[in-house]
Amino acid sequence: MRIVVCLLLLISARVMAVPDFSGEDGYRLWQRYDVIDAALPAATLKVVGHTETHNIIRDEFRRAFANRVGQSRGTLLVQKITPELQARFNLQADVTAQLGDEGFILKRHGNDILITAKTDIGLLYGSYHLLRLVFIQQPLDSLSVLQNPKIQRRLLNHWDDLDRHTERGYAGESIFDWHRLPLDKDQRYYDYARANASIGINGMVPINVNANALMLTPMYLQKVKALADIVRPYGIKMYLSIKFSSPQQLDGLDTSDPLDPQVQKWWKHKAAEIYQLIPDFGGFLVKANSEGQPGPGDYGRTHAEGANMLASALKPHGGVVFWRAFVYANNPAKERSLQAYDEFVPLDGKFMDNVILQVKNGPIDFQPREPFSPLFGATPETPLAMELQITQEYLGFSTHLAYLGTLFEEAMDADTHVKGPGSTVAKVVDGSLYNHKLTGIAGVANTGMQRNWTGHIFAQSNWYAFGRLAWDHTLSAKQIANEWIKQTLTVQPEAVRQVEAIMMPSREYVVEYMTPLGLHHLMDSGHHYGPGPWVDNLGRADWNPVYYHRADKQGIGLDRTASGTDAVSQYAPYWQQKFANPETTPKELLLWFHHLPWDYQLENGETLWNELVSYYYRGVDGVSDMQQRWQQVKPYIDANQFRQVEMALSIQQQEAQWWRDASVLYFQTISERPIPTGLPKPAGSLKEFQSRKFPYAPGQG
Ligand code: GCV
Repeated sequence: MRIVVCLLLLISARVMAVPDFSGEDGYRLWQRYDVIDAALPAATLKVVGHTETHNIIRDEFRRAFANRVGQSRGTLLVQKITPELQARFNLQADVTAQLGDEGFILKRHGNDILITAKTDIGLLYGSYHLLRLVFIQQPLDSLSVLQNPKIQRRLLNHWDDLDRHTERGYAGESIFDWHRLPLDKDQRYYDYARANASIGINGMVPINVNANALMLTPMYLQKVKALADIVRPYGIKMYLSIKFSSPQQLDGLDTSDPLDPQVQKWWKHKAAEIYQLIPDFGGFLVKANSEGQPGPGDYGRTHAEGANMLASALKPHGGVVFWRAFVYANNPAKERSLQAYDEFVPLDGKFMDNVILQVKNGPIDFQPREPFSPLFGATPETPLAMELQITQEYLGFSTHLAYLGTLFEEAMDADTHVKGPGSTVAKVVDGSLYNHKLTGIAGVANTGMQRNWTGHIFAQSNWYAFGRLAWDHTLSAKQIANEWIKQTLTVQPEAVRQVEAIMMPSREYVVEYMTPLGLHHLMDSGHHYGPGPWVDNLGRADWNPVYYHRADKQGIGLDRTASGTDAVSQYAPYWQQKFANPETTPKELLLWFHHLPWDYQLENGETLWNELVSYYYRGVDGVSDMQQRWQQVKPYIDANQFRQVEMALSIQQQEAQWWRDASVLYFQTISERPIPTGLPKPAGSLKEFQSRKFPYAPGQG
């Protein structure tokens, strides 16, 4: 008998030990609709119209409320604007006149709520906005909202390859299964479109800017068409990355010279072929003469000549060219941060009016912190789109919790001062600074086939934040975090406060334990995983971390003032003066612009060395703080979501320490100064850190 009992106990102990991964796995993103038990804010839903988009709206309300009908006796009416509606809901003509093609109005009148717009897509955006208001628990009693997006083209750029590898992707294979398309229309495509539409994203580039010419073959264009047909009713347009050498690669032309009439003809035919299949095709995204990609420079032509050739092929169909300004190959003798500006500013005014330059937020490459790119504001005649990176290539992949709303906000709000104070990057991007009609913004996507889409529950917030800021760059990162938390995790007030306290400083922690005080590009080679400040043996000088930190016996940092590379001269006079002097340079960018002695005294009385080291420690402490706060919210978070984040945080803790210890030990060999008193000694040996290899790290280029 005793043996049987023991066995049973053993068995039940084993059963209990099996972890339970059921529950909210993250697939539903911020569209869970069950964080609170909300009801339709009216007794009846009336959607007037029968297009696919109208059906999506009906379906979305059904998903959100099932049969939970609200107390109010009124109607939730979703209908395109008419004079009768205007009169019934007291909408003044000057208000409705402000409605743009994607805009919407939400208006309460008595018991009724109206969602109205000029277009079906406006109705869809209005519906998603109302859902957001309900699920973040905003009162609807005196609802009166009019919104239009501030930026016209709001795109996700996927760096996904045709074989489903995702360059700089950390959430599994690409969601686009080109082999099975066009007939296999996976559920994910619809859910992807829903998620994007809910935050106002209206364009997608499904393949890598390191492009594959095959994409333009008839077989692949059929697949693109299938995707375009799926996403169209959600207001999403298809764009394609193209290979500049396609005429040669696909049809054996002798050249891809943009001034060659045969090449021009080839692109005109190709554009016509695409528009035949996809009448609302958005246009091309081009990475040319950058990191080995072909481009007009191969034929002695300028970027403007290359872009204009494509623009004239697209023009009759209404398409645009997003031409990337991420080029740094031209003159390796010139310091890398200078190169894009030097290349493109002289071309200002030479681009056709359906070309927009796509500029990364900073002058190097999506580092945890960079100053704004000096190109913003420097091309009055040429519209600029901003490219942000949602995927965390340099911010800990998908295992580090780094809320990028704060980074995106910093990038948008940066004041270029080109036309005096208030000349923000956001105003360059939304076209208001120089009166440009063509406006755009792109986010490098972090999606993949992992069940939770982004590899980390909190990485979903970066996708969300990108969309929300692209729609309205005046929203604050905090407000967006709050919205996301309430729709994704919990509405319990104390838990919301704790999660905000995790998210808001989280990107800063990453900056601190990876690249404090303006240091940058210190990651290991190729895969960009983990620290590699010692790397000095790569093919090009400007691929090596030592090129960027320049640590020597005297000090550390890259002198970009007039006595150094003079990158400061590319900024407006206001910033030239500030950046010229370490005392007026923002502390967080100090070593971006200056090479300073190890014993340089900072405003707080600390030496540069001591401050640098303490920042590395602060970052790691920040991760511990996030871990503690996460434990506190456990009762309010779904068990599956909780566990996913808990595990990722433990990886982050380990990796943050690795970054700190490897970096501090390495810089110490150069500074020859002790670890400041009160801080524990770094664990591990520099030699061991330097010997670490990760041949299978995900997302490699
Ligand atoms: C798509 C960085 C990344 C590359 C990326 C490139 C770009 O260099 O490491 O993977 O290539 O930026 O933006 O074109």
